[in-house]
Amino acid sequence: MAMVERVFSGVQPTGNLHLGNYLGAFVNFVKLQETHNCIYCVVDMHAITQGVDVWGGPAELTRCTREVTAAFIASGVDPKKHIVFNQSQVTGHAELAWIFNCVARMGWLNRMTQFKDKAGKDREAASVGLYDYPVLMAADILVYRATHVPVGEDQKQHLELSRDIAQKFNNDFADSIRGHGFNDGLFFPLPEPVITGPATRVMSLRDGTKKMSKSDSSDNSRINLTDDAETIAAKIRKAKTDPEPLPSEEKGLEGRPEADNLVGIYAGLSGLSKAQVLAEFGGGQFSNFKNALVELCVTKLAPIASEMKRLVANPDHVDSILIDGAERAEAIATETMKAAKDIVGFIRKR
Ligand code: AQP
Repeated sequence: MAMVERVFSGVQPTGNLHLGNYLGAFVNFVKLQETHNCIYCVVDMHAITQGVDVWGGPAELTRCTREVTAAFIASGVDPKKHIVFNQSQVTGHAELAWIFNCVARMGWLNRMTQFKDKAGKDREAASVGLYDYPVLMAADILVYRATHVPVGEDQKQHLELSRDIAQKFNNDFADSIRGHGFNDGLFFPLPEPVITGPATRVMSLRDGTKKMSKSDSSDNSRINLTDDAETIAAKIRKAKTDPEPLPSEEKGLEGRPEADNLVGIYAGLSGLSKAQVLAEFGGGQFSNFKNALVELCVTKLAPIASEMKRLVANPDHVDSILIDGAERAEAIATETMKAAKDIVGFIRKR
């Protein structure tokens, strides 16, 4: 089993997909298809780690799983050349997560800031699954022995944990790994995060110090991928700014999180750098810049919204894409799990 460069990333089917998911993840998913074999996964097992009141119950989970699949495809992911599927169809994710539970250390998980944020003050009431989320994420990536993981900035810490788990597995089982023909002693690669572009952390439109998030109670804090042109325009016009005109150079964005965020969004959507955006709009009033941003957002997002609508109206078609993708994903995961079980010393059916 040779090590090939492979991309894996997952998105949870929870709540409203937004511009942060698009710029932080989907744009890079599409780019990486040109150079890598890619696996894009709707991580439905991660979605149920918070209370059912948060993820909305079975019907909502099914609806959101189809919606995220539709968003992948509408953004330009090609499910024929690459693999698109939902996590729960491939049992290797859960199996490898168990082995990794026995490799990862409590101290490592106790440092995860996303758990602290999501669990809030009442940690005793959080599910074991929410605590263990980063271990399952490591298994998602490594069951495909993926080498590159396109994510937003917020997932960096989880990616570091995946690398730590891969490294400890390779160390703990070094002799067995070599004994099973992996002469370099590396069974799992150390996956690299791919965090690129001017909008790796898109912030809330209401508060430039807070991440744009699916779970923010204010719908005005985010641009949803399903918002229509009027809604997008209203949200951008209402977006918080400061009284100063836009600076002409990037340095002038320091200490101005809302201005920095809007310039980053423009840059991410247009493919320009922040410096190029400021060269065009610097010195001008926010109102002119906001008008241009509305036009750009609507031009980019309207075709995605209408394609998503078309796809979700045909659930059988979306499900057939996920089933086909799962079969191809399973073939890869099965090979990894056979070797991983042999390395650990589990007896298995031949
Ligand atoms: N604001 C963001 N800016 C850039 N990238 C972002 N991502 C999420 N928010 C931003 C990236 O989108 C991908 C999918 O995220 P996810 O759905 O798996 O999980 P999440 O990070 O929990 O999404 P949210 O919106 O932040 O949900 P809540 O409200 O539950 O906290 C990931 O690559 C992520 O980095």
